[in-house]
Amino acid sequence: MNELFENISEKVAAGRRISDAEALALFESNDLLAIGELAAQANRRKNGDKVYFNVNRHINYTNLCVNRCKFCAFSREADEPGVYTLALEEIAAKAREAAAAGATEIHTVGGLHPDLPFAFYLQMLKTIKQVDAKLHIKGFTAVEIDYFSQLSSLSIEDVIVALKQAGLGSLPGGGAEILGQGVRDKICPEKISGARWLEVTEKVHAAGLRSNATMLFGHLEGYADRVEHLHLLRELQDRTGGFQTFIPLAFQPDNTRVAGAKGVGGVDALKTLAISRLYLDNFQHIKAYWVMLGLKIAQTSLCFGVNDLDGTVVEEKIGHDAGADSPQALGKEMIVELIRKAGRIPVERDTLYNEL
Ligand code: V47
Ligand code: SF4
Repeated sequence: MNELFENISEKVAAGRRISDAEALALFESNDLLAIGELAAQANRRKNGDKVYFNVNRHINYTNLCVNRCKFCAFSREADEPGVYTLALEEIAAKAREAAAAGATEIHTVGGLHPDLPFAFYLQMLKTIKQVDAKLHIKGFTAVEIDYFSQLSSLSIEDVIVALKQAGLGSLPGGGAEILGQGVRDKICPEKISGARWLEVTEKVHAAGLRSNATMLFGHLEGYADRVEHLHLLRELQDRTGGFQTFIPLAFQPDNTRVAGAKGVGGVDALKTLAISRLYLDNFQHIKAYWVMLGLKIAQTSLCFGVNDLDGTVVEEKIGHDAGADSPQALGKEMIVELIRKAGRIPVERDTLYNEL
């Protein structure tokens, strides 16, 4: 074993932190199996053999968006074919279907609609809660929270209070993309800055809501950008402890406007998941989002430090509009089988990781 791996192995065994330089050296290494074994050890220490999943449903209420990020194949202009906005009754019908299928979570995000008032989003939360008060709503990212603040002229703090009162339970991890501004200016120039994403997220955590963090990888960013992104998340997590899960999202290139980006291979996906586990020592969970990774890599990643496979999803648009070739939905039995066949223990959880 070379010195890099020896040092990291000692750190993992002692529960010590790896440095930015070590994370970068791991990204530059081609020894995927050695990286994976270290990450698997780190995960075993934290989570044993358990692999979590949940029964959930995504609801994307609108794809009309004023931002038009270059990596996004989901969003539309007002006059473009395929543009849609769901009525509250349609949202209620989807929530009813989800509740009847045993879902414990509604994951709801959407475009930044130019005309809908803040009151619409509050009513949407209340509508879902009226369908079934037990449904946990994981909704809106820091990007939407910032937009609602502009729409309503309320402070970020007041927006969060209003959303909480209307039924919001936690936030998903989207909108983080790559937090470093150089890359952000190229792939999503209209989106809030990385610094603002972190600032809003800190306020979300201060208000007592948990959230996730993502990283969109495999487009224009280099390894140093990924390490900087992980660094900023680890630092914020040291301050708030409010993140539940880290989710690296493999870029899907179809129908997008990121010049030259070809998508993510299996080696890069597994390496990125494993290094995330090793670097983010203050995150309990690393999630393989099977929609973007495909089922085979998502299952294989369970040997590379991953301990969460997301959920049943049911109706996915963001990845599939960009060419993801995974299924639209997974049955609970299928997720359980993927986990069992990797020799691990499937555990159904709710959004806040209570075991069901
Ligand atoms: O922020 C957009 C990404 C995110 C593409 O918190 C793309 O549990 C790949 O955040 N290729 C939204 N990714 C999805 C998201 C998420 C998903 C599942 C679980 C959780 C969670 C969060 O999707 C966006 C953006 O980073 N995205 N376009 C694309 N072409
Ligand atoms: Fe809009 Fe989100 Fe797509 Fe960006 S990623 S264009 S903010 S829907």
